Amino acid sequence: MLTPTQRIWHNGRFIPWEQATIHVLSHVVSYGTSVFEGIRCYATPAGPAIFRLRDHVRRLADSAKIYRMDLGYTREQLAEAMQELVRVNDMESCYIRPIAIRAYGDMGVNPLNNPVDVYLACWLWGKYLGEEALAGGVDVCVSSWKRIAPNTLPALAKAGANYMNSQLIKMEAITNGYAEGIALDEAGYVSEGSGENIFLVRDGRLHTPPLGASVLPGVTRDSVLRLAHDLDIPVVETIVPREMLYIADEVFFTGTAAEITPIRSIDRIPVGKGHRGPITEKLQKAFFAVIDGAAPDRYGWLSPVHVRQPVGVDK
Ligand code: PPE
Repeated sequence: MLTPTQRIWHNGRFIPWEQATIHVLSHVVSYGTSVFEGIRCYATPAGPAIFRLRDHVRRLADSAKIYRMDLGYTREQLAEAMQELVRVNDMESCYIRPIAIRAYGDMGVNPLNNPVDVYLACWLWGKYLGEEALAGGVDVCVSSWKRIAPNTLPALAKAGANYMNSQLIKMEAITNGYAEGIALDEAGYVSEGSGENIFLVRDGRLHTPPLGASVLPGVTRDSVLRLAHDLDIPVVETIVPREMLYIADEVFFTGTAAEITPIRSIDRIPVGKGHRGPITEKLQKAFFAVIDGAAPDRYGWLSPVHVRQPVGVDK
């Protein structure tokens, strides 16, 4: 269960964790009106550093724009507040959850009269799909639930309401003894997990569904695409038929919470040799070297929280 930290940032000031409560008739409760992010802050030799802060803040701003929400803070202000949040709570590493909600005011579907409240919280979050998952891999299924269809709920926005679909996928998987479910898109092609993007390897080439396949534009997905490019692993963003999952040499999930998690079976069919494959391992090594601070941060992915410098998000 969630262990509280000390303070949560609310509309520009820090309040005690216990006081970060809302009214039951807040618009978000009935209608799911929220946009949010999930960001990791890692312990590095240079102290705690937030991974790809400007990219997460940008996606938050994009999600808010799609839903006509005025966040009321610049991207630079939000990025600085998140660094302050980690300092105030004295965290070495943590998971950060910025969330903007349509709050209390009016009732009815129309959200436009309700104020937008912004909260930034953080807590300790361990391995998303279990301790063993990163090395051993997870057993997953293809979900009977489809991912949200284009032009229904926008998949590029990270909105609270999207996660009702994710919950159906996740509950079905867990109930049937799997760690996670893979959803297909409206056309029947592979989309993503309930909270992760997906990659597969076939004949040494990396495949991942394109943004048009109802996927969240994952920051970890983007990181893996860049690392693969640097490691000379060929990559294609292309539609993926379901059966390609069964004949792939390697399959893995990516996400802030899941990081890079190998998949060892899908619908009880072993993936490749049934354990983590060499390309997955190579990408994990390259990824963890950056976030551990063992390799140079050549892309500027880490924002150390004890160094006061502009994150450069508003450029
Ligand atoms: N798809 C979905 C649907 C998704 O929720 C996530 C993140 C991703 C892909 C990967 O995106 P990124 O984190 O930018 O690489 N899921 C977040 C929420 C997890 C949760 O249970 O809450 C996360 O990983 O933080």
